[in-house]
Amino acid sequence: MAIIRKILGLLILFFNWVFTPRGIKRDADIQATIDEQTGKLALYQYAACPFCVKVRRAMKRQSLNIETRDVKRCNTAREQLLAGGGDLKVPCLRIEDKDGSVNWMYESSDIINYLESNFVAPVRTTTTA
Ligand SMILES: N[C@@H](CCC(=O)N[C@@H](CS)C(=O)NCC(=O)O)C(=O)O
Repeated sequence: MAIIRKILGLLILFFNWVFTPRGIKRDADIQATIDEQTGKLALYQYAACPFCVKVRRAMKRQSLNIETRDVKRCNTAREQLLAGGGDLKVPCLRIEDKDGSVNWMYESSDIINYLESNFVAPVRTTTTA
């Protein structure tokens, strides 16, 4: 069972590598502002988790530079997740608000929705007179 899981994990990583999405390009000043905001976020995850891959791909598509903390390799990250989020489940996004309060968001789809609604650039529309 462990071997099958290992093989599946390697396949996920391989296909993720082959089909790595392209990140969007922003003006440097806009990207710097977004980097400052995403500096307050951290994704607790591990490499071969398919739900974590889904979130990392969404981050890559939107060129969101978010620190990732591997709960399989790093005991500190694992303890932080358990103490803060309450559940040893990944992915989990740690969100530090401006006032210093911290929220822990589980569920890959919720995390992606949060990222897309907070950091995706508005679509430019042109109007004709
Ligand atoms: N519905 C969740 C599924 C997450 C999930 O099942 N993650 C697995 C790793 S791939 C996990 O952390 N399992 C441990 C547990 O459920 O306690 C999501 O979309 O984020």
